[in-house]
Amino acid sequence: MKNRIFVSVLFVLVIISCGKGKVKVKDPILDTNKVNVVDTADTNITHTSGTQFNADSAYAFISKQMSFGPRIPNSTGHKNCGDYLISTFKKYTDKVIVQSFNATAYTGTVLKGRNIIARFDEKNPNRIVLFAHWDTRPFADRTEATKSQPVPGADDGGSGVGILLEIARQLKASPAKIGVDIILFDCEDYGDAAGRPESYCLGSQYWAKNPPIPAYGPKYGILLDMVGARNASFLKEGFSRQYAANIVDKVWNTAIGSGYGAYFINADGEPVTDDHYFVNTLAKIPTIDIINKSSSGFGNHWHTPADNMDIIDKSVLKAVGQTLMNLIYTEQ
Ligand code: AHN
Ligand code: ZN
Repeated sequence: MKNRIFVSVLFVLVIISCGKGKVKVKDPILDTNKVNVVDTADTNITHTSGTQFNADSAYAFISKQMSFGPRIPNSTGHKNCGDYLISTFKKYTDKVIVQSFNATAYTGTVLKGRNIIARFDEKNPNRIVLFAHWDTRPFADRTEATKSQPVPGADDGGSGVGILLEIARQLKASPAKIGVDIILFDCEDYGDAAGRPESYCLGSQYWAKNPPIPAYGPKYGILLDMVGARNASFLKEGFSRQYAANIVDKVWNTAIGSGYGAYFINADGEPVTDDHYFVNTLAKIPTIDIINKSSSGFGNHWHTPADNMDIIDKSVLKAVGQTLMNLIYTEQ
């Protein structure tokens, strides 16, 4: 009996001590490789170890993108943010590919685009690929009153990129067994809301038709689109189920098993013509989309001026980022 009590007390002590890995530090440093953090602001920073996704860091990567202003193709903010994304990736891997292209938008405007690619363990034939789009929509045309204003794009564009920059930082610190590519598509959101869905996703269509990596054959792909807003719901999107049903199940099972069932809902969602549609149909890589869309749509902030930092929730970033980390570091 005494022994049992001793074992129980020991067990409780071990559990308590496991929670003590986190140390709160005030640190104004912008993006260093040594510190787990990247914030310009005077924030409370949580240092964690191992393969723990750092949502503070992902959040800071979103703020940093927002600091350039809207990332509308052909604008200065777009150019500067693209340069920042390239130089940030170069800190985490020496294999960065920039695919520059021109794409004609439905308006007739020729957009100067760049798809930005970071490769980890590029010689490893066993690999996966992660995608997001880094441009933002030029018009907040969800409502008539705001259609001449730009979309700030904290969630729509910024959130997926923020999570993937944090994953890049983690991959440098703790290399994975599998190879990982991160591809940031440009010119996703310059499409015609009342027109053809192919008027969107110009960067991914260009990439799929002009493969920058010869004989490219990752096992599967995961697209992140609008993965940072409070109360997000990730349903099993239609084209993901059609083209990569087993990957959908694997990702949702991982998320729910990791405790993120509040966001990853085990229910079918409508198809969305997003970048993964072209990765599936043109590049033929089975690819899913993690996208915040419920029966009531993409959320009230979507394609409005309210898509700013106020709607970003670190718990949502953590749910998506940690799910990806759990996949990446268990994938053989
Ligand atoms: C369409 O509305 C055709 N596609 C939505 C894809 C999208 C827009 N993702 C972000 N913004
Ligand atoms: Zn959009």
